[in-house]
Amino acid sequence: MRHITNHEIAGLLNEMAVLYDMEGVPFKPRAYEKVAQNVEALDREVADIYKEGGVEALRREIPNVGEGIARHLEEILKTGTFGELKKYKKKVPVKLDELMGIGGLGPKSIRTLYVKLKIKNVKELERAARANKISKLPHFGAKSQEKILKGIAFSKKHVGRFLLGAVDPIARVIEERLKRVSGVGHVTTAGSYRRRQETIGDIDILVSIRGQATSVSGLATKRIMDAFVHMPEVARVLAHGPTKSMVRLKSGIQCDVRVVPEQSYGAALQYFTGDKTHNVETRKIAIKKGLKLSEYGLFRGKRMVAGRTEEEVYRALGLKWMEPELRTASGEIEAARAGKLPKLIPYGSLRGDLQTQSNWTDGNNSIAEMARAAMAAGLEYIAITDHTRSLAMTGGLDERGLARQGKEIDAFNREFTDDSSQFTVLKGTECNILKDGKLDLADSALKTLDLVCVAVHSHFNLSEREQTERIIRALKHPLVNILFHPTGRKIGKREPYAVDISKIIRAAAQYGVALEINAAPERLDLKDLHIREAVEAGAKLVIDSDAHAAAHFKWLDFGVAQARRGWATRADVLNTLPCEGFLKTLRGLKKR
Ligand code: DGT
Ligand code: CA
Ligand code: CA
Ligand code: ZN
Repeated sequence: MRHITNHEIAGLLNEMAVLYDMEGVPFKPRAYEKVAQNVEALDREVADIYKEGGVEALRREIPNVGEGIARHLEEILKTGTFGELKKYKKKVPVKLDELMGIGGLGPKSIRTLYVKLKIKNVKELERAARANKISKLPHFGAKSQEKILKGIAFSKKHVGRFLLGAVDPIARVIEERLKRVSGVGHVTTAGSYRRRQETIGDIDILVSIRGQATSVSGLATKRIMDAFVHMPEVARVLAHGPTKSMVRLKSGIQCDVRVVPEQSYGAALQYFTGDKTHNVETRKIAIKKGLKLSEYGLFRGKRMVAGRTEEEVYRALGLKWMEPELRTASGEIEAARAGKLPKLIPYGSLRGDLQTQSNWTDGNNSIAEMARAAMAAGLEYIAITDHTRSLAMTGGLDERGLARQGKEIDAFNREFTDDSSQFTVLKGTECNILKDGKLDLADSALKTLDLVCVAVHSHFNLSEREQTERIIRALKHPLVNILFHPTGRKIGKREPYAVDISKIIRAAAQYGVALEINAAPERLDLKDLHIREAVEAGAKLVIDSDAHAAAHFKWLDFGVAQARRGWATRADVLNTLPCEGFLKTLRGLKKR
């Protein structure tokens, strides 16, 4: 039996969900998605659970798994796939992951495109759109054809790049594998991964050998290289050398490993962390000091003056060590020289999450399930912020629905005050901003909430001026506390809406509204430069997972990473505060 990871299993279940959706099978798509999410959230390997207790253990230990799915899981563990999936794949043999990556295309439209035009991949999709064939299909029209072409152009810009959120679990698994090889010292993934960029081109891993200070030959090095190229994640070996190997992983991303001697480890880490522009600056500084900086160390002539750690390399250059997230040659070097580096918000420092959806609308889990998952993730409070009525496709709540939901939240909190653990569910909303900037719910309903959050979810195509005015009108509303999704982008899928973000930032600061850094890996609405601008303008921030399922709370640190790349400190991010302090500060903003 070959080893198959939870991540791969979840991928197959999600694929099944899409295929069921395509064929219009009711209920099953959501059921498979739910199990996929539960599998991702497990803290044990499905393979180990099965080894211990077979199908029965799978049913017992993975929520929502019944007899049918348990059998599929067994088949996946034994053969790498399952019959039902193969059967459905045969009906619509298209490149699903490719087509699903195009903004605006869903399972149903992909099926129609295949049935009517035999479109199997993005190349054929583009050809058909250019030949004006798609506009003639029922339910498509010229507008959707236009949208598809835009989506293709947009995804081309991102070709070959992967979301940090997708790369993160893979890189961790590989790091763990390398750490287990005997004789290994340090293992660190450098490059854009270490800088926590939104997207990653390739994974660059550095390994040092314990005890071998100056050379990297020998058995340990060979063992590392052999272990690396034979990992189950590897699809193809591109190079298998004595100190450097390169592979293409099954997930499509390339991964390189370099073995470096202990005494050069810091210099190599500094060099391969980059980014390139930061490296150019540090090299210039070295030259000015009569030194030479390379991945092997910092040298005066032939003598090495630093290299074992990054700290000593930076120190020798007259700089304080700086966090990788800052290394973009945009002021961090000057700040490091002057001792004025920001004290970045630490990972794991969020105590609450202000955007979560429940099964009252388009979320996967009940309020109680979301609360328990948030507690397990170390949080002290969450706000339930379901969509509002004008978003009919999500089952958005009206005033009466919101009032009923409030009762359920009260009941949950009451039950919890008896408990020794301190946890609060706050009443919130993701209130839709209507076309004219008015809100989707009456003030009388908004007043009953702990916090009012607003977002644009329709009329994405207004002009920049109209869109900006519409949002600012909502920010001026005396009850509004947080702007969700300030740009509405989806990385690689959807451009941000046309909006003057500088104006929004200034308005948020002026009207006492916090701006959301959305932590969902494909959203990250505010970019690093926006965050820096907000921090400088004195606007407050919150970081939310936008969880639609219990498993999504693990995304929060991707939002923290984004905040760090925007030079944000703990004080800039309101949900680093405990619940009461958070609410007090949030409300205080409105009174200034
Ligand atoms: P990526 O992979 O496109 O997401 O971005 P990075 O930053 O990981 O870039 P990558 O993988 O090409 O190279 C890793 C690091 O190695 C990079 O951040 C800095 C360093 N590096 C690579 N090429 C050069 C170069 O031509 N000059 C300098 N100074 N540094 C380089
Ligand atoms: Ca890289
Ligand atoms: Ca690379
Ligand atoms: Zn949302």
